[in-house]
Amino acid sequence: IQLESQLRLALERGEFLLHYQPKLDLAGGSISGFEALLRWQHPQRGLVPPLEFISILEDTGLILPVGEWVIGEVCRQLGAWAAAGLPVPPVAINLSARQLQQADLAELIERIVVGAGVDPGLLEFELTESMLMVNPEAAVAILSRIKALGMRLSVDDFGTGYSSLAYLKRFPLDALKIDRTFVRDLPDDPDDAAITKAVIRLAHSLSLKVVAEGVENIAQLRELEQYDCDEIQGYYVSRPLPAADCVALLERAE
Ligand code: G
Ligand code: G
Ligand code: MN
Ligand code: NA
Repeated sequence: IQLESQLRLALERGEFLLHYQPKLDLAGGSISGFEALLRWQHPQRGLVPPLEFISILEDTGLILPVGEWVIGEVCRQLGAWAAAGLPVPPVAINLSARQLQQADLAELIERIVVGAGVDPGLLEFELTESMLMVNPEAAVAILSRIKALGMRLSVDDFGTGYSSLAYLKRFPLDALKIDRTFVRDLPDDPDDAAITKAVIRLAHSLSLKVVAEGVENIAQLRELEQYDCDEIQGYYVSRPLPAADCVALLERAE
């Protein structure tokens, strides 16, 4: 059968799950939170990565119900960790352009979060530059409401889209996530070093936190530390983990 109908069934059958990738706070040396990443546990194909199905979810509009499921599942997981007596970490959720085109997105998020009894301050939403630029006025309105609920907002894959930091200042953002293509060749590539350093300095002058993505080794970590980067994420810290494997990290944070 077609992938679209398989994905529709996957949602009904509960075949989606989330993995969680930690972020490391460089100054404190502790895990500062996680990013939720969608996976599809296919009965025959095993664990399917999102690159193989996210664009189909977006093209078919299925990203709306699946995206709603993601928010609800993160809330459920936070509740489960709290019930287990674990320190409950902040979790970031990726949003798609289609979701930001729903005028009532903030109200939808509020319903789910309030219904689950989760502290809104534990939730962050990741947006891309291109998503923000589709209809900036509408995006500012929606994001301001999400922000007013007490949730955080960050720009994902920063530097790969088309925007300026000055323009981004119009949005009520908390953090920029520098795309991993700028991190990959640190510390050797002088252009990437200059770009990364400049982005961090400018972001800080606009009171934005900076997360470097795709950190795979200690040399990259040390370099980013010298640039005064706030947080890092990447295989050097950890791959995305099933929720059960996050427990050890949470216990260590206690
Ligand atoms: O987990 P992985 O690195 O393979 O993710 C690939 C891409 O899929 C990333 O760009 C990520 O932002 C996106 N993605 C992962 N989970 C979700 C999700 O829950 N919703 C949306 N919209 N995108 C996601
Ligand atoms: O676009 P977004 O930043 O949401 O994408 C997250 C994706 O990046 C996830 O699919 C995750 O598997 C991948 N990822 C996370 N850390 C690393 C890393 O250190 N190196 C590489 N190559 N990919 C990573
Ligand atoms: Mn992301
Ligand atoms: Na990214």
